[in-house]
Amino acid sequence: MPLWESVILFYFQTQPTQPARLFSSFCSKQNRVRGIISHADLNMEEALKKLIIAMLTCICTALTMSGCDALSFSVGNLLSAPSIADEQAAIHQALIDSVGQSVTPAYPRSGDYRSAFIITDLDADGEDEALAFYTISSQTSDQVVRVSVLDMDESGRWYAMYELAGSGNYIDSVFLADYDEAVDIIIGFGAQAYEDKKVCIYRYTGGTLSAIYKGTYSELLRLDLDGCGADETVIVKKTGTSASVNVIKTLDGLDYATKERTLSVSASQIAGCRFGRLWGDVNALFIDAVNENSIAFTEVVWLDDEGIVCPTSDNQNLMFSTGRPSDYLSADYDGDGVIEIPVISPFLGYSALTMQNLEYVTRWLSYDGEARDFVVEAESYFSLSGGFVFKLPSRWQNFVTVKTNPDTNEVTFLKYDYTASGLDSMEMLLSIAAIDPQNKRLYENNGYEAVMENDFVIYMIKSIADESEPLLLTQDEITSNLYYISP
Ligand SMILES: [Ca+2]
Ligand SMILES: [Ca+2]
Ligand SMILES: [Ca+2]
Repeated sequence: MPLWESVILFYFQTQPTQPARLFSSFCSKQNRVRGIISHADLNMEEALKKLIIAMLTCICTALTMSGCDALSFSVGNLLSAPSIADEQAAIHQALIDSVGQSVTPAYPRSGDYRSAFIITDLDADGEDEALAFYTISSQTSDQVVRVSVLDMDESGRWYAMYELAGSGNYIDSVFLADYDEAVDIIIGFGAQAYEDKKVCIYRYTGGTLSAIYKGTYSELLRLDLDGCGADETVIVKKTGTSASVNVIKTLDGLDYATKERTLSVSASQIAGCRFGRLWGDVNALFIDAVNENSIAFTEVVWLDDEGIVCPTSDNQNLMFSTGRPSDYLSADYDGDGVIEIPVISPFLGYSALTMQNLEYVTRWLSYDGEARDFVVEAESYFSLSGGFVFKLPSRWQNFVTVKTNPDTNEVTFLKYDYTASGLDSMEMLLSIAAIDPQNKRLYENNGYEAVMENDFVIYMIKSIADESEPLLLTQDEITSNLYYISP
């Protein structure tokens, strides 16, 4: 990967996961929130990355100062802006001074912030503090991760103000909820030895970090589950095989409302959570739970004035209609913002009774709020290994089957013929291959054409149907029905 690309990637990996939100935060709060990386050792490459991060941050700062609407900054701005590398080194040193020995920064694994040090106004008094996560370098890897708040004295020196032991070995995720008058510091802790993670919501007041909420979770999220315009804290948790959802809602950081609902699904594992549009203007969380027989079911939840709404727990038949193998997770396969649930059945010519390597039609279910039922939005071939969905045009439905070639990662669509002796003697219509970019030329020489690609895979197609074949697809039909789906 080119150095510049890796630097940009590094920059976003080390920043809150939503650069747009970060940028608007820059604009609205005069650069109150910044994520900083710390390393004990600086080698040349990292020093260079940090220099560029510092420059990018300075550019953001310059944009902020110029009102976000003009690209007017000078080298003078860049040179006079405080150096992030210096600031992180100062925070790191202040931690070492406070602890009395070397410390190792602990990086949150998910959530809005991926930095070991977060500089922001934690107590809403207009002055920045630093929130730091670390372990003691000399201790074993299963030690408790520590959380510190650092403050800055009049001379601009960082010093450790308050320190506590976290509820796990590592930081799973960090979210900050700013209510102008107060800030909720939401930290998820994980431990290698336990499946359940722990969430603590802290307040920093009077120089003390105190927990105002503690709980366990499988998934910790900040989502606008009721469409009010502000995010709630959403906790999906599992006790035995019983799954439940907790929602903690506040608009001002003073009055909190907590809602809880136990779901119908029997969950050995929460395989995934997707948030997106359900129906109309209702957004919902799609919780994919896998039961003891490795069957995945989806529970759909959102919040209204009455509490947590869950049609799939109100009507278990609805939930059971989402049953499928556990590697088929809910997704927005076509990128329109509406989440769909994939369910499967064997393609024509495949029988679960007589065959081992089945090929499936994947039907994408979306929710109809008026009918209060799932409807089949599309039929498709979904390649889990190839990372793509090919939606079957309506004139193909019930007339087409597939055969696959795992060696070439290729699927060939066939005109189904019930009189044929086998798949190999049916008329071929179209092949789609998901290939390594370095093999592109080889496929091109064999009559394939690239129709979609990313850094890791190229999707090549070859139309094989005769010109007179009614099931022949146009190039437009092929490309408009092909979707890349990230794993
Ligand atoms: Ca402050
Ligand atoms: Ca909300
Ligand atoms: Ca969709």
